[in-house]
Amino acid sequence: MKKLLYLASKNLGKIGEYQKLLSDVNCQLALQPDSIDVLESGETFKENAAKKACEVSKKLNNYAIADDSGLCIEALNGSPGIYSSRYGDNDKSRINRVLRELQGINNRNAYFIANVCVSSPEGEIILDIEAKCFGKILSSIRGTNGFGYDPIFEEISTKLTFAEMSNEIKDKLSHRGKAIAKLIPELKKIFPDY
Ligand code: ITT
Repeated sequence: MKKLLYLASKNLGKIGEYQKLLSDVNCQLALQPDSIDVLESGETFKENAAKKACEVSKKLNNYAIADDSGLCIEALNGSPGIYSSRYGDNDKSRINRVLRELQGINNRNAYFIANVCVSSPEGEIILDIEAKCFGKILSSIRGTNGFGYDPIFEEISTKLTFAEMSNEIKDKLSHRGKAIAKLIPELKKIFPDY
């Protein structure tokens, strides 16, 4: 029987991406039960990712994977940063807030960052990786795919927003996709193919 790996996330956009990104790993991906709520009280992406993975692992006595991710905008001194999911009540209001704050500002440089942590059933962090994806913030939305800030983030090499990309291309270029690609060889050691 396959070992379980709990995905410590309640974000449906992320969950969809993880299901594809981890499809090559010989584990049974399970969703964090609704009853578990982890407070993101850390001051860094890493602290929050570790906290989410650890608490879910300890409660369920199983491996867990979590990321804390966000959008860091140069002209806003790195905001929304670790507050990306709390920058408004929903994706639309978060996007509108960013566009408002950048009105009249020429420097549109930004990056997405993901810190991904895997914890053991005992709640010890055994893997931890960070990756970034660079781009620019547009002045209005473009594209309909994805989630979160995808429609206003234009990736640097393709000049497409994440919301204009197919899932396959976003998975190759995104912060989360790059972080998971680096983790796969390590995950394969924990969840071997035989
Ligand atoms: P979980 O903690 O349950 O995983 P969350 O949405 O609270 O869900 P984070 O604390 O990591 O997750 O916040 C990340 C936010 O950054 C997320 O809500 C989006 O607004 C944004 N974000 C992260 N990755 C993104 C991506 O690939 N595309 C668009 N927005 C993204």
